[in-house]
Amino acid sequence: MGSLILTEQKEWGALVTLNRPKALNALNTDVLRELDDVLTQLNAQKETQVVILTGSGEKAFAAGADIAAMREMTPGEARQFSAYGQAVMTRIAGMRAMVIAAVNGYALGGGCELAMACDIRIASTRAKFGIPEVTLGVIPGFGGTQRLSRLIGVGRALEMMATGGQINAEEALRMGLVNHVTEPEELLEVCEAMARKIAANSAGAIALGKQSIYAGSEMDLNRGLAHEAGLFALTFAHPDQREGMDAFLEKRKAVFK
Ligand code: DAK
Repeated sequence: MGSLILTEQKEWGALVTLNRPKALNALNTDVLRELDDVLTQLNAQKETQVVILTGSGEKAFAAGADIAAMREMTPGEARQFSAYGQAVMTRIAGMRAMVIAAVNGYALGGGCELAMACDIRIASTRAKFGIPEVTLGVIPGFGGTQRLSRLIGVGRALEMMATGGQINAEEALRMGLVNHVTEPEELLEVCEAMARKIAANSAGAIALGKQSIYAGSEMDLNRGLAHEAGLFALTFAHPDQREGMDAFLEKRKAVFK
């Protein structure tokens, strides 16, 4: 594993850090490839219930796709870069683990897209969000035009896209772009507290609940309900269902497999 991504194993899963602080953790192909490898490995580990993704340094989560690398791309290369970045980011929704973005600073362009691809976003008061691609003559290419409007609505997404402007953590919270805002020095602590809470629950049930919410958000209500019923039934094929219900009835804490 290279040094562009740092991984620290924790009792609840793994802390994953984008580690290119001199370029404000800008995403180039090497960073995406390492992130892809790390996420794939973590997804294969049953004990990884939560991943916290953050940026190294005090300034940025990630200040976007690497502009220097993109400058020389042909339309064909841009398409490949975009498809690869989208695939890496889409992998997060398909992971069994819950992925929390700990947004410690700038989350611009591809960095904002990466944060949006995570399941939960917690921002420090230093965080700044934006999709400034039109200031560079391009549009977001890692899912930004799709995930932003789903998270904050079409009107607000159009404004952020067309102005290329930045919003702060409080505005992001008001718009529903982030779940919580914390002081910078408390960011990891707050994320880890959430990770521990998640890790105390049934990992299998969480994975199915995650799948149900993501799949259902792309379906009409009746199809979504049918999908949910199928996944609900599946939970009864897993020992966690009996353990969780036994523990409740026996007034003790559940111990999930
Ligand atoms: N790419 C490459 N290097 C970057 C970078 C980036 N996105 N952001 C910052 N850096 C580098 C700077 O060049 C500088 O490097 P040195 O000059 O020290 O070598 C270093 O990081 C520190 O940055 P600054 O000196 O600029 O730091 P400041 O505090 O003054 O400013 C800033 C911080 C975040 C406001 C500023 O760095 C900035 O505006 N950065 C660019 C933000 C941005 O525009 N991000 C969006 C990038 S475009 C697609 C696929 C993907 C995408 C689009 C299409 N397809 C293939 C179709 C996605 C596009 C984007 O993400």
